Amino acid sequence: MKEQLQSIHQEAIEKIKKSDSAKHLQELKVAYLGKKGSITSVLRGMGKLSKEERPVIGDIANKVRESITHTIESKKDELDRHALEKKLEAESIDVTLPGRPVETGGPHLLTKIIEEIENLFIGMGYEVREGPEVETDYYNFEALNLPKNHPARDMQDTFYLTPDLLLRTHTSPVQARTMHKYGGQQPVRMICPGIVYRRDDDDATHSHQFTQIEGLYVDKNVRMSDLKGTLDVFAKKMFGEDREIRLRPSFFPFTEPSVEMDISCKVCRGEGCSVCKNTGWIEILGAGMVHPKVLSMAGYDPEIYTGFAFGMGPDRIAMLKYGVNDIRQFYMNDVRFLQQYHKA
Ligand code: FA5
Repeated sequence: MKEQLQSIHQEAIEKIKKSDSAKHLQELKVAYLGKKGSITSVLRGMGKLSKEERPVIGDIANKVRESITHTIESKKDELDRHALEKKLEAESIDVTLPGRPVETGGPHLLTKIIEEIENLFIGMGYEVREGPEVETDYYNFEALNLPKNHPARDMQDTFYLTPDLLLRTHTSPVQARTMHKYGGQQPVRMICPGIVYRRDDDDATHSHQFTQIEGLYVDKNVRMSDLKGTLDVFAKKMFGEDREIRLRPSFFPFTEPSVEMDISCKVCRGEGCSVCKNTGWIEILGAGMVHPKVLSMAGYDPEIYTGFAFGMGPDRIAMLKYGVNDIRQFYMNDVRFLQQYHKA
């Protein structure tokens, strides 16, 4: 019996050492140590042994059991460790591989231009205000001295939503709103950037949706020379000392007198091209002294208060500053175009 147990022991240890999976180890465990395993079946013959032999064989059997159990456990540990090593090897990260670049966005060129203009005027003491894009007929037209059926309404072909509601055609309603809010009681110095809409046919310099920035300065003793000086500072800061500007007499129902300011075309440097429609000049803003009627409709006494207002198109300013030859580029969302200006 002793020999039987020793040979089972030797055979078991050899098989365990050669085993290559946890499943196989479990099968060996059952085969040698289980209820129906080889050791148990040998021990069934214990009854035939003498009283003296029994504890000796029992002791050997226990030692064989312990040894097999221990060998199975260490083999299992070894297999587990091996499996973990293999897994780590398969999942290892090569830190020397080049990283994938992270795509970053940036502000739209128009947003940048608007911020630049805002900062310029904030530096001159202006506050920034906003107004609704869906506007009433009153603020878009009537409060600006454009009563119903006034022929000058045609200057800005309008998208109407209802007979009284429209998509604002300019940012001037915000000057009317601001003056009405202050009710003639205090000076105003504000600019208002925003999107405006017109039923214009799209071409290189016209879009049916574009941006404007409105400016308004109302106080006692505001004069035309203040307007000229302000626009001059603006133009020089924005385009550089070498760019030329010109003021042309013009007409707006809400200003008297009115002017339009042009700046020399940067694309062709005055020679004529499709951007400036071969004139060498590009119109960038309209301006003038606030009409007495507009002041009094908002509660300001035109005998005491005077003011100037201007409205410019940042789209055209951006075109000039960066040599963009088609306004539609701003609205086509072509990343190749937009990316060029991320660091501009
Ligand atoms: C006005 O809209 C007046 N509200 C400006 C103003 C304000 C005058 C205060 C006096 C006092 P005008 O229609 O000219 O004016 O437009 C102003 C600017 O918007 C133009 O100089 C031009 O730069 C820009 N603009 C006009 N129409 C378009 C268009 N379809 N696409 C792109 N820019 C345009």
